Amino acid sequence: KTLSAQFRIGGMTCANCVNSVEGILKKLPGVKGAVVALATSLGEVEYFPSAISKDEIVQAIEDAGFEAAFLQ
Ligand code: 9UX
Repeated sequence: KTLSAQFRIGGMTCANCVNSVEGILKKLPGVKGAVVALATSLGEVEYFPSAISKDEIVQAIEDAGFEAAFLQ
């Protein structure tokens, strides 16, 4: 069973950033899908909570040089 969660992301300044963040997320074990919007600085990730935590998702984004925080 998957959950979806929205996050706010900082540090994205061009469309390539969007592609890298989405690519990083989609490659994480436990992440089923991810979309990120440059205009709103918001993203949504669908993940298996049995396989990956929000903290691990945030860490992966920050390791790539961006900032991330889940909305709730
Ligand atoms: Mo665009 Mo993002 O040149 O880190 S890829 S700024």
